Amino acid sequence: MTNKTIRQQLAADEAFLFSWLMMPGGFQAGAYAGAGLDGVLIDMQHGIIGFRDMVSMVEAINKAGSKAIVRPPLDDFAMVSRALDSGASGIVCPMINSAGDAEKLVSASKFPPVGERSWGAYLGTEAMGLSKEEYLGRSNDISTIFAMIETGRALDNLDEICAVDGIDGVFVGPNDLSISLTKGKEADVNNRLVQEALPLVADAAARHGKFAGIFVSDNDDLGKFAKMGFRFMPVLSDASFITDGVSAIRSAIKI
Ligand code: 3PY
Ligand code: MG
Repeated sequence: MTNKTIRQQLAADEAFLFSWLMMPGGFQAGAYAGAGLDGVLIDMQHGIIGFRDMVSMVEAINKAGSKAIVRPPLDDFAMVSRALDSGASGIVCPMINSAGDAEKLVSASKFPPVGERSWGAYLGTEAMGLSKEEYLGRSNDISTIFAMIETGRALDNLDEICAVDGIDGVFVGPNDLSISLTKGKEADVNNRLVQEALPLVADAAARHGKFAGIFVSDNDDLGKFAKMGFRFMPVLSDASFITDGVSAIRSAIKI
């Protein structure tokens, strides 16, 4: 773990690796936060995590000295502001398909003059040990905002999305990208169309001075994605940590 912000770590071209939580609970979020990765993502889109769960998880992650990242539910830009208000340092927002979607995301996540985020970071100021003025002055830099690229339409609009001021990075959702590109036939990161698209996303991000991230479902892919230019990546989810951990423990027990 490091005291650098997500942005500082990525700007130094270091990988930012995090766990991906779909199950609620401050207790488990705090345990993941203390486990040595760079951050913890709270998945409100496909996980079973509600607003109050998210707030207590963000609090536990911050208390452990780590970085909380929130994926809000689909089309829920209000939840983007609420997550940042609660003390989240990063947002990974699903299905950003156009510059217009990206502008809505920035509007909810950055204070003027970049966006139109409204004041209410009472928990965020406390979690980050900042005064109201300090938080207001620094939040646009601290909060690192990723637009998820996960449809053919987003690929068509990639340059326009990357060009939106206030979008700090793009983050590939390979399952949905595969579903979109194969017209519903496959959800597979190894699909040829997805594999061809990945370097295009990383290159577009680099061209626009933005960060590149990608969802990872097989840790063996981390090195390959890093070579393409992706730096912001999860290393599997709570469900797989539990399954893998329990089965490793079971096979080590010789009775
Ligand atoms: C995707 O692969 O589409 C994701 O959103 C990862 O959760
Ligand atoms: Mg997705």
